[in-house]
Amino acid sequence: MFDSVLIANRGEIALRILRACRALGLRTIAVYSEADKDLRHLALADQSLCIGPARAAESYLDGNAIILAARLTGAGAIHPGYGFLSENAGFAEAVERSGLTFIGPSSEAIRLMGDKVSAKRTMRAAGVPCVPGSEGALPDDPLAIADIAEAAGYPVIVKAAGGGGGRGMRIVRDPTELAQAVAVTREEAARAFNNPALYIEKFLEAPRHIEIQILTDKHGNAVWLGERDCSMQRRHQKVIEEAPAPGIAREEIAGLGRRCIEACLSFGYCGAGTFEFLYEDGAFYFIEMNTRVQVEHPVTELITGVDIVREQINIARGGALAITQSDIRMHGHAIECRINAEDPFSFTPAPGCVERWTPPGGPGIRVESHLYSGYVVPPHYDSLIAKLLAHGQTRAEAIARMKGALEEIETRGLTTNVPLHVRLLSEEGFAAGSFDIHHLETLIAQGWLKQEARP
Ligand code: MV4
Repeated sequence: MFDSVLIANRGEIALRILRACRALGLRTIAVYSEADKDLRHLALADQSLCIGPARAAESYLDGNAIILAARLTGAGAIHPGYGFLSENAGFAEAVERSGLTFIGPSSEAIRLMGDKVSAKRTMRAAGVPCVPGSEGALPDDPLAIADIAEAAGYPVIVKAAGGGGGRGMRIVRDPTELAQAVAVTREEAARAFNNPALYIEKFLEAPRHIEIQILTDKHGNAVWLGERDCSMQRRHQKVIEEAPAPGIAREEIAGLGRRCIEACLSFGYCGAGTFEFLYEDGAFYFIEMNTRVQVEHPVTELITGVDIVREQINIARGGALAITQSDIRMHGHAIECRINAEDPFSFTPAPGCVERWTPPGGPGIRVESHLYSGYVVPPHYDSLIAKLLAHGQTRAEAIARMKGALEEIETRGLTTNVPLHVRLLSEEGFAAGSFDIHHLETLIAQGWLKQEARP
């Protein structure tokens, strides 16, 4: 059982992992790039080590450098956070082979879920509802492909088995365009993912993105922690997440949660994980499974009181889940606004110095951020600077508290998307809780931002 953790990430999630380690009494080792020597968690870690230049490919994505750093510092485990190497099965395998603990599922499980064709096959076999489409990867025969698309029903979407998160997919509305779409997507997939395998699904026109958080340990215990609605997004970047999902019956979620857990037990999944679903006309369709801790995990922490990162580490240490499904109660409503250092109208990154940082507070407010006054946001990485969360007994109360917090937050010197969040919280569709994955992009296309948001 390990008693020290190397944190292979940066920013707010590195700080979040450090806090969880400290609460468990574990020694922490921070690794950082040359652009990140002023990161908040470095000052709090027991030890820190520079692993390379600013370019992520030469630092946070350099698995060998990270494993070497773990060896040099005597770390017993590596927590990958989200992004970077968190879902890289090759890295997880190298960590396992080095005799270290990868804080996450087995490399085998990561590989199984990383290939979306094998992920879907696994889920379908376990009774998780999936989008209708091809059974497995597409054959080469164009006529056979045409039959599969016909059976799924147009419009269809061609997806790369190695893709995910919006990469490597193409919508096909007319049978005459199918062969070309398959050829182009296959070409891209071979290049981008080193895997030309494709699959076809019926294209759902206006679904919501609902995901289920699960935790499973090495002793066969498994719980589901409710859902999150992540439909408020732009170009596959989530902007606001919330739980519970407005307007979905509790029994529906409970049934789905139980299926997710059965699926986990069926293929020996161990750790924290998220099942992503599309939800349309009252039905759920599995699309992908995330095998990491997610940016939006605190939304679930607020409504369940479960410390997901602590559980994740405890599970990796071989500990048993401290909670059973009957212990879990969902309390109230939680919303997360992702605060980015970016232009709120053009969405272009706007790194720079935050001359003064004053986080908001008060009942039901939680801030996850690595910022401090004088910190310089480097231009090399994701522009997320803070996650602002509001919890309330009702959705209306959570929204009211979030509005107050957005008024309070001070990021002097930085350009942020706070004005976008202020606008969105009062937007008709959001306020009514009726929005799908296209809502924000449709608003933007209609000139909603320019009309009213500019000062
Ligand atoms: C879909 C879909 C509609 N129908 N699959 C995009 C990201 C990747 N995780 C899957 N994605 C989609 N798959 C079928 N069969 C629409 C999307 C999609 C989407 C999904 C979730 C959140 C935002 C999205 C934005 C555009 C498209």
